[in-house]
Amino acid sequence: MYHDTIIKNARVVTGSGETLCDIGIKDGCIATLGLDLGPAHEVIDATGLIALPGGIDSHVHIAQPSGPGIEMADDFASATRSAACGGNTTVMPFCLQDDGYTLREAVADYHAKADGQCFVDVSFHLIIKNTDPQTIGQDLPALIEAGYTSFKIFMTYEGLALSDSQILEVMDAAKRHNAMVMVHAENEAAIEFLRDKAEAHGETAPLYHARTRPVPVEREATHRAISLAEIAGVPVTIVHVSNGAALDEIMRARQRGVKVFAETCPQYITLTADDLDRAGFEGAKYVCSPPPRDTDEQNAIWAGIERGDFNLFSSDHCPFRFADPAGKDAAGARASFRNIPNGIPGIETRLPILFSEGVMKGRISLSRFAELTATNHARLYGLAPRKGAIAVGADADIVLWDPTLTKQISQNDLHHGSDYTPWEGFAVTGWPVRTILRGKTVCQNNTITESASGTYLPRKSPEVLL
Ligand code: DUC
Ligand code: ZN
Ligand code: ZN
Repeated sequence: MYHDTIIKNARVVTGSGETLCDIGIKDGCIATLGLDLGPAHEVIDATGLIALPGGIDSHVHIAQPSGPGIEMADDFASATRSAACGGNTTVMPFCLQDDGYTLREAVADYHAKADGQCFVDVSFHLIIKNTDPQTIGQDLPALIEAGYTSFKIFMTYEGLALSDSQILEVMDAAKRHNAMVMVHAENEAAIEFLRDKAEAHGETAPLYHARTRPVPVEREATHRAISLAEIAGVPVTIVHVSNGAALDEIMRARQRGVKVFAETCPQYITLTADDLDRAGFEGAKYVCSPPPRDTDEQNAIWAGIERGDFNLFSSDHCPFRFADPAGKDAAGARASFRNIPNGIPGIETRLPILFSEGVMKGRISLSRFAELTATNHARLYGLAPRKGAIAVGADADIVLWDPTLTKQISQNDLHHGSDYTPWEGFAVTGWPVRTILRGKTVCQNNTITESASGTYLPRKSPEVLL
C-alpha cells in the first residue's frame, strides 16, 4: 500500500503496551502498524519521540452561559486551538439547557457556536436541568438516538441541582435508552448552610469557597448518587473526584457489584486549598468545584490513580478571565466568594501535567497514561474503536511527545482565552510536540498548522452499558 504518511522510529503506545514500529496512515486512518512500510507522500521521523493516542478530554465547558454579566473565556475556536496544542484530538463539551429553551434548542445552539470553528474533533454531552415530560419523554430519547449518548446532572447549584426523585427519573431514562449518566456530586443544602454561616461571620474571601465545600459534602453526595444509580439499576460516572473519602465510596460500591466509573482532574493532584488563600484576590484564580483539598487528599487521589481505581483523567476546563468583570472579578466577587465564577482553565495543561507527574515520576506506565487520557474516554462514551487508541482501522489521531523537553508552564505559551493559568511556573518534563488529527498535523511545536478542520462526532451508546 502507498501510504499518505508514515511515522517512523517512534516508541508507539498501543492497547497492548509499547512497541517500536512504524505507523502507516491512509485516508485519515491508521492503515498499518509494522516495519518497512515502503514509500509514502510524507515521512515523519519520530526518533526519540513517543507516539500516544491523541488525547480525548471528555470533560470541558466551552461557551456555556454562566450567569448575568459573566462570560466564559473561550469560544470553540480558542478552546480547541488550546486543546490541540496540549496534545488533544477530541474534546467533549456540554450542551447546557438554559431556562426557557428545550434540550433540542440547546443542542442546536451549541452546534451553531461550534460548527466550522474547531481545530480538533468535538462531541457533545448534555446537561439536564429540567425534568419536564417533554425533556425526559421526548427530547432526551431522540437526542440519545441521534448520538448524544451521555449527560451530566448536578446535585449542587441553585437552579441546576436536581432532587433525588428527579435524579431517579433521569437515571431511569438513561437505563431505558442506554445513555451514560455523569454526576457532579456535592450536597447543595450542606453548602448553603455552611456558606450562609461563613458569610454571617464575615468569612467572604476566596478561601471560604473551599471551606464551605468540605470533603463530607462531596462524600455524602457521592454515596447518594451511587445509591440512586444502584436503585435505578444503571451504571454511573462520578466526575471530578477530589478526595479519598469519595473514592472510598466508589470502591465500596464496586465491591457490591455496582458499575461506577470515576474521573479525576489535574487540580486534585497538584493544587490545594492554600492556593485559594493566596494574597489579595489571587485566590479567585483557583476557585472551582469541588475545590482543591490538601496534600493528604492529593496523595489519596494519586494512590487511586496508581492502583487503577480511576477510569478517566479530564481537565474540567471551565475558563474565566481573572482581571475582568465578566470573569473572576465579577460584580460582588470581592465581597463574597459566592459571586466568583466557578471553574479554572486547563485544557492545554492536563496532559503535560499527568505525563510529567505520572509517567516521568514513575507513578504510572505509558499504557496507563493512554487509558486515562484517551482510550477509556472513547470506551465509556461510545467513541471506540474509532477513537482513543493507536490501532489499525482507528482514526489517525496521534500525538508525538518529546519526553526530554522540560519547561515551566506559562500563560505566555498557552492558547486558551483565559488571561492566566493556575499552573504558572509549574515545571514539567515532556511535552506534546506534534498533534496529528485524522492524519493531518494540526499543531507542531506549539503552533497551529491547519485551518479549523475538526468535525462533530455523533456517538453510539457506550459498550459498557450494553
Ligand atoms: N462543575 C464542573 O464540572 N465544572 C465547572 C463547575 C462545576 O461545578
Ligand atoms: Zn461539575
Ligand atoms: Zn465540569
